[in-house]
Amino acid sequence: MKTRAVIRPLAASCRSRHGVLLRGTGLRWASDTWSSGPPQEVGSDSVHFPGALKSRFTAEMKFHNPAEQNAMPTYRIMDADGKIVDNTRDPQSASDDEIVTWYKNMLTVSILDLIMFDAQRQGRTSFYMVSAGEEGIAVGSASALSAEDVCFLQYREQGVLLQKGFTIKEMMSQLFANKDDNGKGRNMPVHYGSGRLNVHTISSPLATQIPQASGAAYALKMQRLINPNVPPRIVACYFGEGAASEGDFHAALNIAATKSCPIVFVCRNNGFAISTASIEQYKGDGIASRGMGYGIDTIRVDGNDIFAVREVMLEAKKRALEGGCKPILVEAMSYRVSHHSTSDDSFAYRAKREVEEWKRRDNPITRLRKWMEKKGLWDEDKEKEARASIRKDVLREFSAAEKVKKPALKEMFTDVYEEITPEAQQQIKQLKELIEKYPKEYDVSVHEGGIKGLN
Ligand SMILES: Cc1ncc(C[n+]2csc(CCOP(=O)(O)OP(=O)(O)O)c2C)c(N)n1
Ligand SMILES: [Mg+2]
Repeated sequence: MKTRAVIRPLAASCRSRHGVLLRGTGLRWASDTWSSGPPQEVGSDSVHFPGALKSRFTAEMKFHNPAEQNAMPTYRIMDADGKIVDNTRDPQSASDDEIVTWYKNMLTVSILDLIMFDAQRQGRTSFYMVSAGEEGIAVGSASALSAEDVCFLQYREQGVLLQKGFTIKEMMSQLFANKDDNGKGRNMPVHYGSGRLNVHTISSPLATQIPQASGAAYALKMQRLINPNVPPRIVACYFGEGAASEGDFHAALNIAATKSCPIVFVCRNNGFAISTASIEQYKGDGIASRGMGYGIDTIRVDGNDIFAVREVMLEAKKRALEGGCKPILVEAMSYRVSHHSTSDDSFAYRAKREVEEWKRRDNPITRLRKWMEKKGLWDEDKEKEARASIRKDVLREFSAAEKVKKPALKEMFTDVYEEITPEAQQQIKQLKELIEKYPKEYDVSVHEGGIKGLN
């Protein structure tokens, strides 16, 4: 064995017996000795600085310019005509029936979107967000998840919910904030959540779900360390490229990497954060390049290719659970065909022609349809039948949910603390007095139990 000159750190006062990194020193307590990673070999051409273990010395002064690097390639299996680009690799990991189900789920998202967008315009709901162009990312990635896998969503992932088993009735109950809503009508529309399906409730402040997701993934890892009989599962965390500009994104990726959490980050890069085009959002190579910076296995995938998204997600999940677990970053490329939300008019900041071009040129739904038609799985009659039946289901649930009462007024005060506090009791009393004093101002008949719902 070679003799090694070991560099020892000076900061003895930083010692800890908890086996954790201390104050950013890169120093680790191990068996009563300090170690800053592999020791320095005499005469080596690289030095093992605690902060960069594999860096070689060089006499060439070179500033590394990211513009000189090739952009990370985009993985795809199926082209815009629904043709498999490498015909030795027909997607094998699903049955024809499953593929048809994905297609129908994508169609459902798009039909739901059309109906709910119009419903908002008619004043029947306050708000809605459309997923047009991103159905393949949501449905394809969720097709690789199990019911137990835990999801954190941003808001444009209705396809994940449907693929996981969220019903149209549950969606409508949330959108109309009625008493059947899992969230008891407390959130604005599209903020779905489901304990049954392990989908955390969507929250509006951008990127807050990302560190929460890393924390949840760490908890899943701990859970299995304590009880190895618990089946392995991952967290799938979705967000847009705009949300990746938030500090939360960076903190979440770093903690997931350093704590080796079983999480797959799925970034939907749809080219816009409301009116800010991605070209104005960042200078680097998309979001994928950031994964590399955090030491995370990363892949960029064509989000219009549902097969590629699914395969990537299956592999990502496998890798996330291997060995001591690790995070994975998937950047799924797409184009936000719709306006940002019902509160936005995107033609104020982008050309209608550009949008029409994308709609015509490439779309995850028509791409899969073309593939299914080539395989003899689908035709015009089946398309008409499926569209008519989905539309009927959506409209039935729509009118049913619209008629269901809103939650009882008291639900405004429940679930904050285990019991309603004396202060909140006081507020309930005051609210009751106010409603009774101004009955014309407060029509509480739409709420379950009317005024009695406060008791
Ligand atoms: C902290 C915070 N800042 C700003 C907003 C307003 N906002 C809502 S969505 C959005 C754009 C997000 O873009 P992206 O993450 O790319 O998702 P996309 O809408 O494209 O799906 C912004 C700025 C917010 N909700 N939260
Ligand atoms: Mg975006």
